[in-house]
Amino acid sequence: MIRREDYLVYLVTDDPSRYVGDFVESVEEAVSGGVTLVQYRDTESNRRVMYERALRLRGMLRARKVPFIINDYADLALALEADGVHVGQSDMPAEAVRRIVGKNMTIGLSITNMKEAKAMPPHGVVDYVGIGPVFDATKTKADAAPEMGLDGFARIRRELADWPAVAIGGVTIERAPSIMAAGADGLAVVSAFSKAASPRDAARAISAQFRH
Ligand code: TZP
Ligand code: MG
Repeated sequence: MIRREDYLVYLVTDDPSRYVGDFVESVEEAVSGGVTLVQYRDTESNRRVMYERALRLRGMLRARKVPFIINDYADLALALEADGVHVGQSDMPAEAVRRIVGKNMTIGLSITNMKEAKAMPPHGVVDYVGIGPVFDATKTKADAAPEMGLDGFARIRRELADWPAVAIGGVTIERAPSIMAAGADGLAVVSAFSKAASPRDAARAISAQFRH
Protein backbone atom coordinates (compact mmCIF):
# COMPACT_ATOMS: atom_id res chain seq x y z
CA MET A 1 0.00 0.00 0.00
CA ILE A 2 1.39 3.37 -1.02
CA ARG A 3 0.12 6.25 1.13
CA ARG A 4 -0.29 9.87 0.07
CA GLU A 5 2.69 10.97 2.17
CA ASP A 6 4.94 8.46 0.38
CA TYR A 7 4.83 10.64 -2.74
CA LEU A 8 6.56 13.59 -1.06
CA VAL A 9 10.17 13.02 -2.16
CA TYR A 10 9.83 10.76 -5.18
CA LEU A 11 13.14 9.70 -6.74
CA VAL A 12 13.02 8.61 -10.39
CA THR A 13 16.25 6.93 -11.41
CA ASP A 14 18.25 8.38 -14.27
CA ASP A 15 19.64 6.12 -16.98
CA PRO A 16 22.41 4.08 -15.28
CA SER A 17 25.19 5.42 -17.55
CA ARG A 18 24.49 8.92 -16.23
CA TYR A 19 25.63 8.04 -12.70
CA VAL A 20 29.24 8.64 -11.78
CA GLY A 21 29.39 6.04 -9.00
CA ASP A 22 27.42 2.84 -8.39
CA PHE A 23 23.77 3.17 -9.37
CA VAL A 24 22.20 1.36 -6.40
CA GLU A 25 24.57 3.00 -3.91
CA SER A 26 23.66 6.43 -5.23
CA VAL A 27 19.94 5.70 -4.83
CA GLU A 28 20.58 4.28 -1.36
CA GLU A 29 22.37 7.45 -0.35
CA ALA A 30 19.45 9.56 -1.49
CA VAL A 31 17.08 7.29 0.44
CA SER A 32 19.16 7.76 3.57
CA GLY A 33 18.71 11.52 3.07
CA GLY A 34 14.91 11.31 3.07
CA VAL A 35 13.62 10.01 -0.29
CA THR A 36 10.16 8.54 0.36
CA LEU A 37 9.59 6.51 -2.82
CA VAL A 38 11.74 5.20 -5.69
CA GLN A 39 10.78 4.60 -9.32
CA TYR A 40 13.19 2.52 -11.37
CA ARG A 41 13.29 4.11 -14.82
CA ASP A 42 15.89 2.86 -17.30
CA THR A 43 15.60 3.53 -21.02
CA GLU A 44 18.98 2.11 -22.05
CA SER A 45 19.39 -1.37 -20.54
CA ASN A 46 18.12 -4.68 -21.80
CA ARG A 47 15.45 -6.43 -19.80
CA ARG A 48 17.79 -8.99 -18.21
CA VAL A 49 20.01 -6.23 -16.90
CA MET A 50 16.92 -4.29 -15.79
CA TYR A 51 15.60 -7.29 -13.92
CA GLU A 52 18.87 -7.83 -12.09
CA ARG A 53 19.31 -4.17 -11.23
CA ALA A 54 15.71 -3.92 -10.06
CA LEU A 55 16.24 -6.92 -7.77
CA ARG A 56 19.14 -5.16 -6.09
CA LEU A 57 17.10 -1.99 -5.72
CA ARG A 58 14.16 -3.91 -4.32
CA GLY A 59 16.30 -5.61 -1.68
CA MET A 60 17.75 -2.29 -0.55
CA LEU A 61 14.34 -0.56 -0.51
CA ARG A 62 12.53 -3.35 1.34
CA ALA A 63 15.10 -3.19 4.12
CA ARG A 64 14.40 0.54 4.38
CA LYS A 65 10.61 0.18 3.96
CA VAL A 66 10.51 2.52 0.99
CA PRO A 67 7.92 1.81 -1.75
CA PHE A 68 9.25 0.74 -5.16
CA ILE A 69 7.69 1.46 -8.55
CA ILE A 70 8.78 0.20 -11.98
CA ASN A 71 8.57 2.48 -14.99
CA ASP A 72 6.80 1.18 -18.13
CA TYR A 73 6.84 -2.59 -17.59
CA ALA A 74 3.93 -4.30 -15.83
CA ASP A 75 5.52 -7.74 -16.23
CA LEU A 76 8.72 -6.63 -14.52
CA ALA A 77 6.69 -5.07 -11.71
CA LEU A 78 4.79 -8.33 -11.21
CA ALA A 79 7.87 -10.53 -11.39
CA LEU A 80 9.59 -8.35 -8.80
CA GLU A 81 6.53 -7.95 -6.57
CA ALA A 82 7.04 -4.21 -6.81
CA ASP A 83 4.55 -1.86 -5.15
CA GLY A 84 3.59 -0.22 -8.40
CA VAL A 85 4.07 0.45 -12.08
CA HIS A 86 4.21 3.85 -13.77
CA VAL A 87 3.13 4.29 -17.39
CA GLY A 88 3.11 7.14 -19.88
CA GLN A 89 0.85 8.17 -22.72
CA SER A 90 2.69 5.97 -25.25
CA ASP A 91 2.59 2.87 -23.08
CA MET A 92 -0.23 0.35 -22.87
CA PRO A 93 -3.45 2.07 -21.69
CA ALA A 94 -3.84 2.17 -17.90
CA GLU A 95 -7.03 0.04 -18.09
CA ALA A 96 -5.03 -2.73 -19.78
CA VAL A 97 -2.23 -2.39 -17.25
CA ARG A 98 -4.81 -2.69 -14.47
CA ARG A 99 -6.04 -5.98 -15.97
CA ILE A 100 -2.47 -7.28 -15.97
CA VAL A 101 -1.38 -6.26 -12.47
CA GLY A 102 -4.65 -6.82 -10.58
CA LYS A 103 -6.31 -4.51 -8.08
CA ASN A 104 -3.65 -4.30 -5.40
CA MET A 105 -0.75 -2.84 -7.34
CA THR A 106 -0.43 0.94 -7.55
CA ILE A 107 -0.61 2.40 -11.07
CA GLY A 108 0.79 5.84 -11.88
CA LEU A 109 0.09 7.70 -15.13
CA SER A 110 2.05 10.57 -16.70
CA ILE A 111 0.01 13.60 -17.76
CA THR A 112 1.70 16.14 -20.03
CA ASN A 113 -1.20 18.45 -20.97
CA MET A 114 -4.83 19.34 -20.24
CA LYS A 115 -6.19 17.12 -23.02
CA GLU A 116 -4.65 14.07 -21.38
CA ALA A 117 -5.97 15.22 -18.01
CA LYS A 118 -9.51 15.39 -19.39
CA ALA A 119 -9.11 11.88 -20.81
CA MET A 120 -8.28 10.28 -17.44
CA PRO A 121 -9.51 6.71 -17.12
CA PRO A 122 -12.36 6.16 -14.63
CA HIS A 123 -11.70 5.99 -10.90
CA GLY A 124 -10.10 2.78 -9.68
CA VAL A 125 -7.75 2.44 -12.66
CA VAL A 126 -5.03 5.00 -11.91
CA ASP A 127 -3.91 5.59 -8.31
CA TYR A 128 -1.76 8.71 -8.78
CA VAL A 129 -0.58 11.01 -11.56
CA GLY A 130 2.82 12.43 -12.51
CA ILE A 131 2.20 15.87 -14.04
CA GLY A 132 4.89 17.52 -16.15
CA PRO A 133 7.30 18.50 -17.44
CA VAL A 134 6.74 21.53 -15.25
CA PHE A 135 10.10 22.94 -16.39
CA ASP A 136 12.45 21.96 -19.20
CA ALA A 137 13.35 18.28 -18.92
CA THR A 138 15.01 17.66 -22.28
CA LYS A 139 18.45 17.20 -20.71
CA THR A 140 17.13 14.12 -18.92
CA LYS A 141 14.43 12.96 -21.34
CA ALA A 142 15.17 13.57 -25.02
CA ASP A 143 11.51 13.29 -26.06
CA ALA A 144 10.09 15.26 -23.14
CA ALA A 145 6.86 17.17 -23.84
CA PRO A 146 6.97 20.99 -23.76
CA GLU A 147 7.21 22.51 -20.28
CA MET A 148 3.87 23.57 -18.80
CA GLY A 149 5.17 26.00 -16.20
CA LEU A 150 3.83 26.44 -12.68
CA ASP A 151 0.48 27.85 -13.84
CA GLY A 152 -0.02 25.00 -16.28
CA PHE A 153 0.82 22.54 -13.55
CA ALA A 154 -1.64 24.17 -11.14
CA ARG A 155 -4.46 24.07 -13.73
CA ILE A 156 -3.93 20.40 -14.56
CA ARG A 157 -3.54 19.56 -10.89
CA ARG A 158 -6.95 21.15 -10.17
CA GLU A 159 -8.53 19.22 -13.04
CA LEU A 160 -7.22 16.01 -11.42
CA ALA A 161 -8.14 16.99 -7.86
CA ASP A 162 -9.19 13.42 -7.01
CA TRP A 163 -5.72 11.94 -7.51
CA PRO A 164 -2.47 12.36 -5.61
CA ALA A 165 -0.17 14.28 -7.96
CA VAL A 166 3.58 14.50 -8.21
CA ALA A 167 5.30 17.21 -10.23
CA ILE A 168 8.07 16.18 -12.62
CA GLY A 169 10.51 17.97 -14.91
CA GLY A 170 13.17 20.40 -13.76
CA VAL A 171 12.42 19.90 -10.08
CA THR A 172 15.25 21.40 -8.02
CA ILE A 173 15.75 22.27 -4.36
CA GLU A 174 15.24 25.96 -5.16
CA ARG A 175 11.99 25.35 -7.03
CA ALA A 176 10.54 22.90 -4.50
CA PRO A 177 8.52 25.43 -2.42
CA SER A 178 6.81 27.05 -5.42
CA ILE A 179 5.93 23.69 -6.97
CA MET A 180 4.41 22.44 -3.71
CA ALA A 181 2.49 25.71 -3.44
CA ALA A 182 1.03 25.00 -6.90
CA GLY A 183 -0.70 21.95 -5.42
CA ALA A 184 1.73 19.03 -5.70
CA ASP A 185 1.60 16.17 -3.20
CA GLY A 186 5.17 15.33 -4.04
CA LEU A 187 8.18 16.12 -6.18
CA ALA A 188 9.52 13.65 -8.73
CA VAL A 189 13.22 14.29 -9.12
CA VAL A 190 15.68 12.77 -11.58
CA SER A 191 18.88 14.71 -12.28
CA ALA A 192 18.83 16.80 -9.10
CA PHE A 193 19.66 13.47 -7.42
CA SER A 194 21.66 11.62 -10.09
CA LYS A 195 23.92 14.61 -10.73
CA ALA A 196 24.27 15.69 -7.10
CA ALA A 197 27.76 15.59 -5.57
CA SER A 198 25.99 14.17 -2.51
CA PRO A 199 22.59 12.55 -3.21
CA ARG A 200 22.10 12.38 0.58
CA ASP A 201 22.53 16.13 1.02
CA ALA A 202 20.26 16.81 -1.98
CA ALA A 203 17.53 14.60 -0.50
CA ARG A 204 17.97 16.19 2.91
CA ALA A 205 17.66 19.66 1.42
CA ILE A 206 14.44 18.77 -0.41
CA SER A 207 12.82 16.92 2.49
CA ALA A 208 13.83 19.70 4.92
CA GLN A 209 11.39 21.99 3.09
CA PHE A 210 8.49 19.86 4.28
CA ARG A 211 9.38 19.55 7.95
CA HIS A 212 7.85 22.05 10.27
N1 TZP B 1 9.07 12.52 -17.38
C1 TZP B 1 8.67 13.76 -17.57
S1 TZP B 1 9.93 14.86 -17.37
C2 TZP B 1 11.03 13.61 -16.98
C3 TZP B 1 10.38 12.41 -17.04
C4 TZP B 1 10.98 11.11 -16.79
C5 TZP B 1 12.45 13.84 -16.66
C6 TZP B 1 12.65 14.81 -15.53
O1 TZP B 1 14.01 14.88 -15.22
P1 TZP B 1 14.67 16.03 -14.36
O2 TZP B 1 16.15 15.76 -14.50
O3 TZP B 1 14.22 15.85 -12.91
O4 TZP B 1 14.25 17.34 -14.95
MG1 MG C 1 7.01 5.36 -20.07
